[in-house]
Amino acid sequence: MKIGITCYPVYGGSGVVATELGKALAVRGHDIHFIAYSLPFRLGHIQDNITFHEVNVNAYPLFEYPPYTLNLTSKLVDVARHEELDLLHMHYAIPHATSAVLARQILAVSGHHVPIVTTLHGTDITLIGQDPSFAPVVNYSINQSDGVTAVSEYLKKETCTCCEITADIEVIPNFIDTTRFRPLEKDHFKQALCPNGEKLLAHVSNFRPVKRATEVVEIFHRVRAAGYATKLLLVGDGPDRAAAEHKARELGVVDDIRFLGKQEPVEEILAITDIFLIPSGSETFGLAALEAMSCGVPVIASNIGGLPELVVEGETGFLRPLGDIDAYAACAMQLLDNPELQASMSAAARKRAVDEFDLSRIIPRYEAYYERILEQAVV
Ligand code: GMT
Repeated sequence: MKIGITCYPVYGGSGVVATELGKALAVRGHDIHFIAYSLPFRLGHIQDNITFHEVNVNAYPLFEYPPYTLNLTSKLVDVARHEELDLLHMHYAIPHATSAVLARQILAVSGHHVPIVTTLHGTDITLIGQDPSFAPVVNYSINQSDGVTAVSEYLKKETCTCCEITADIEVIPNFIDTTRFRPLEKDHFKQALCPNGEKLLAHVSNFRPVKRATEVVEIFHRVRAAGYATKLLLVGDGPDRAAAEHKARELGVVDDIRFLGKQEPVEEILAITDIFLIPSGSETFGLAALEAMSCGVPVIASNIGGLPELVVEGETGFLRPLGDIDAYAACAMQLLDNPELQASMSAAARKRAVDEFDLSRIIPRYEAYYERILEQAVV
């Protein structure tokens, strides 16, 4: 198939999923065209069967707010026409699905019919999708898509409850390359960060308020205050990084925390991590937690959104009520106290990632879904 993929190219789960999907489809022989305003950060060097098309945004003086949605539409039309695309796959509803719906109409005028699949990822539904300044356009763009997927049952339900959606939604979860994200022997690296044999807690995110990075610091503080020899790695960057640093100084734990900023490859960091913390206020799936699990790291998560579909309570990690810092810290201490529990949860986390979420299981589901949408479009 010839597939056009649009995503946000910057640091974030939807961009990662879209890029890794495109790369995996290319390996399976599909012709993939990424269409975005910059090179998706996980794309790296271009591989066989992948082409990148940059969307240029006009800086005409009249445009105080350049109409990116229209630039993207024009690019989708151009690429679909000249590359003879079979299908457009839009990741994140706003504005990608909207641009695609308009592009499909423009293409239809010249007899070129290109179905659209829209994948809903998160805040496109749970936050800004419900903002009245976007809602009518979001509802329309989703309903007009030929196929709609969501990354968890939770997101599907939330979309059906909070938006005016008539389209059927197929749930296809996030996936992981378990050959890349795997347990590794990195003793020298661990030794450098934890010279006295400390255990390592980690959090990876884009430090948006929804990730509750300051809470991660508070959890760590409770664990340290209880006398556990531990260090914390904070990976990523974003609006709440300064607040997390401030909290670390205020609580007197800053010397035991390494703020690493945006890091690739994150799997090397996860490979030396003992416990992963994700106390998010909202999380439709939790790709960062899946990356940790695939590296054999037990996850302590908030019991919200799609996280319970990923983390199995007491088996691959712990789920605790949102904001309950004492409960999160108690789980971490339970793991630190009990090496056997740590080992069994690590093995179970890895097993669940391999058995349920390996890309070899999920990519064929996207392919089958594309086939269905193309067949329906012909009828
Ligand atoms: O919704 C967001 O905040 C952004 C989005 C992204 O682009 O990073 O993240 C969402 O999509 C990921 C991939 O499907 C999911 O694993 C994340 O759970 C989800 N984030 C949230 O729901 C906060």
